[in-house]
Amino acid sequence: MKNRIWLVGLLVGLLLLVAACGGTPPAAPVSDGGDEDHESEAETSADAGEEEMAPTGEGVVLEIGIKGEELAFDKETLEATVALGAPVTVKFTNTSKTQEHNWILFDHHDMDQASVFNDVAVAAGAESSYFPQEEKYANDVIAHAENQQPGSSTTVTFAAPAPGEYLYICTVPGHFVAGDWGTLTIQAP
Ligand SMILES: [Cu+2]
Repeated sequence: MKNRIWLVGLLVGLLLLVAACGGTPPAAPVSDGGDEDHESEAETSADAGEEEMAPTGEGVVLEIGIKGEELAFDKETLEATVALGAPVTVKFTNTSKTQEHNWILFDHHDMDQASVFNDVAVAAGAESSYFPQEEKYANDVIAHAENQQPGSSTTVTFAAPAPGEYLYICTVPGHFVAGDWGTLTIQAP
């Protein structure tokens, strides 16, 4: 009997201790937590401010056409300041009145490699939009706009590659060798 009272007393004591311990620790973190919440809110709004200042992660839109009736793009160079992986949209308009054109962007700036690609592309024929059907060639391509008839336009979107220079060409027969190509320069924000 005496033992049982002791046991009950011990249990009550333990419960009080647990309640006290359980109650006390949260009390301190609650006020700390409040400060932390405040700090993280401040950080979040600071980040949002930075995003507005520098377009990190935001996409860019580029436009390119054809230089009159020449076998050349109207822009020999395109430039984009864009973070790796952010969306780059290219609106390609065939402003020529007589020629069809396409736009193919490589993951390199190697004219010899492009020349080999171009030969295969021309051989692929108009029904393939002068684009190689073999995967090993397609792997060199970041993006491509299919043949556009005079006056028509199309839009392609791709993930921005790493900063560097990338070659774009037109594979309509005779165009690349005549100078229907240019350079896209990607710069880090
Ligand atoms: Cu062309």
